[in-house]
Amino acid sequence: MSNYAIGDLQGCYEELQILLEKISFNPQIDYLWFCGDLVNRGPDSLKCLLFLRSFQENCKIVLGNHDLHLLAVHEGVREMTPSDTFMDVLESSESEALMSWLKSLPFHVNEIVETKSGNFEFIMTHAGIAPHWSKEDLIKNSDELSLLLNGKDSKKFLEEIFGNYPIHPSQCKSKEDGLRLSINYLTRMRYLGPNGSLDLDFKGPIEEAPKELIPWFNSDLNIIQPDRQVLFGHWAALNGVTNQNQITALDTGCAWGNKLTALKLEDQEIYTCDKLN
Ligand SMILES: [Mn+2]
Repeated sequence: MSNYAIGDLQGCYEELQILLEKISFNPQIDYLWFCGDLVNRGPDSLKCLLFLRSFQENCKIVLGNHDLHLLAVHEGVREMTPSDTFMDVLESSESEALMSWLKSLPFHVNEIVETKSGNFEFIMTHAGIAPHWSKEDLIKNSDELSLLLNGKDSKKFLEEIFGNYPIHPSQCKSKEDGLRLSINYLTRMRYLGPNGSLDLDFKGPIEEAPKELIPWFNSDLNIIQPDRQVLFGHWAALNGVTNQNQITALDTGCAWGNKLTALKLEDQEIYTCDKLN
């Protein structure tokens, strides 16, 4: 049995099939972890969702910002943009069922895996983990979001979670502010500014970042403990490099012309498939 953590899929169905051949994926015994952003930008969002749902027992998947955007467009609370490529999902006869399934996916996964160097705990989210959050904080916030997303007021929830503010817990004036901040930590974070405040404006490379901004994974993270590894996607420009032993970036920008990456958790071996033409 092996566990493979796979980067942002974003509709790259053909590349996923090639990658699964490369790792000799065996649905009888292997598990696939997906760090979110299953859809959008790439060509085959619908095929990706149908494929993953068809063997969901083998998959551990977290939601990303593009998945939430799709849910919001489907609910009619957000507009499609010209660069969105998930019309195939919206037009599918399966769309209602697929949206229900998407909503049921969590914002974090955490599991103990028996690796070559002993038991390790792996924690995966789409973008990252708030610097002040413990594991208990992560679980509490993530589970609260999932409950609301799957509740009877899920449309209202989707109306409230988009936006760049607040950028720090001290600025939260309402429950909705807190939910929006949690969602942004989990699905959109890249850089943190002074006092650990979120900066969702700057998206450029680290070497060009204003000096008051640091990548979230370079801050002093409460979540980091011995025998624990954090996995995330979302940030294709990192190309898999964080220079942090216990924090691994999985998104290598397949939808942007680069490649799809799978990390075998047991031995940290990396497998890739280049973007097809
Ligand atoms: Mn993303």
